[in-house]
Amino acid sequence: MSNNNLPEIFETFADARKKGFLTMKAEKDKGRNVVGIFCTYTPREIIYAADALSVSLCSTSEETIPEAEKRLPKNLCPLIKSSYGFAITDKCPYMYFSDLIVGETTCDGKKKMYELLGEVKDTHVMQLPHTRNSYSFELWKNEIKELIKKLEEKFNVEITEEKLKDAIKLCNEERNVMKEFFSLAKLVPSPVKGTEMHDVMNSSNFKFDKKEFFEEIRKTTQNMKERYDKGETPFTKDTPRILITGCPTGGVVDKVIKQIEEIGGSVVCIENCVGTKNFEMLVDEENKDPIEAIAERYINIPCSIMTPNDGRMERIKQYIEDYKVDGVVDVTLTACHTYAIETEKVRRTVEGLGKSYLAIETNYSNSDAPQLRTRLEAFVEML
Ligand code: BJ8
Repeated sequence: MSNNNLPEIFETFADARKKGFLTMKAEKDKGRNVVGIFCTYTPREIIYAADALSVSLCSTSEETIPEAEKRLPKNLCPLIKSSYGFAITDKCPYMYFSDLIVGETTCDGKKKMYELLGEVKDTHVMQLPHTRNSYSFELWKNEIKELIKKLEEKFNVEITEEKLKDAIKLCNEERNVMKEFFSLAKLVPSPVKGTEMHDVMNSSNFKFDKKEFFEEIRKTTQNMKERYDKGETPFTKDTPRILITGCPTGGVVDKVIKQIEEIGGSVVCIENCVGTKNFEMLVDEENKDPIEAIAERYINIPCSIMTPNDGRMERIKQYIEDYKVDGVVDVTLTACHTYAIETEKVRRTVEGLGKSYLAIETNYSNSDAPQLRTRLEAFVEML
């Protein structure tokens, strides 16, 4: 693989969602079971231990929102409306192939939407506690056991301790491979664009041959390092370095990350569920019972639906240092109350370190793209 191929390589990651469904169809034809998921809290290890495929369901396009709004309130987060819209219009091939959907009681909007989703697809909802203490941990551990029971019954399989341990190893390997990839952007100047990182991280949801995917990522990381060593980077050492945080950016990547880079910024870190949040923290492979270890890793994910959620602030501080960040853009999707309220704490954290902070609220429509561009331009110029 030579450096000249890099744009094409990134295209294959960008196309992963479109192409993945052919692989999925082939797997379905062979009798493989599929579990559709929506959230980073879904313990994928359990799905793999049931020998099923896990796939992120479509939720990033405004195309299906008008249909969803016939049943859901208009002033609801676009991610929830889009997800439900895809389910009722049959426009998401992954939803179509899913034998079961697993959701969690994260925000109010999602958990209530799952009730309606259950009318069109078999939907198993895990009761996710919103705080971390010994009682909530026991509850969450039980929810993981309930998920095991559900998958065993649904797919007529046995989820053994050995299968769980293998699945833990596989998911940890993915986390390590991805971490090495996104750590590339710690280099100055970063050899990788934010949009490219976004595509690669997002593609992990649609690459079903995991070992092959890990190899692709390792090669890409290696190539990017060579690109950096030769001084071939899309940025200069003076390009302002930006961290993205907040709600998942799958539906707003062009308006936010692409626009930032078009106007002269370098997105070096994406601290959300499309980005690093999905890959940080390993499940303990050595010292704990697998269910205990899985429960522990997942309950510690620092999403704004948790209270308190100080882990997110600590992580942002660490990233600002590690990625030499100049400014933080905090993205809230319209009507996402938990992330909207948390912007205050994020602002204090970022400004406390003497860095610049910008909060934006947006949805999946393109109508505010020019206005956002003006605000992002002013922000990047100031850095
Ligand atoms: S772990 S960020 S994927 S809950 S944006 S639907 S919170 S109203 S997506 Fe999320 Fe899991 Fe957390 Fe990640 Fe609700 Fe907010 Fe909409 Fe959200």
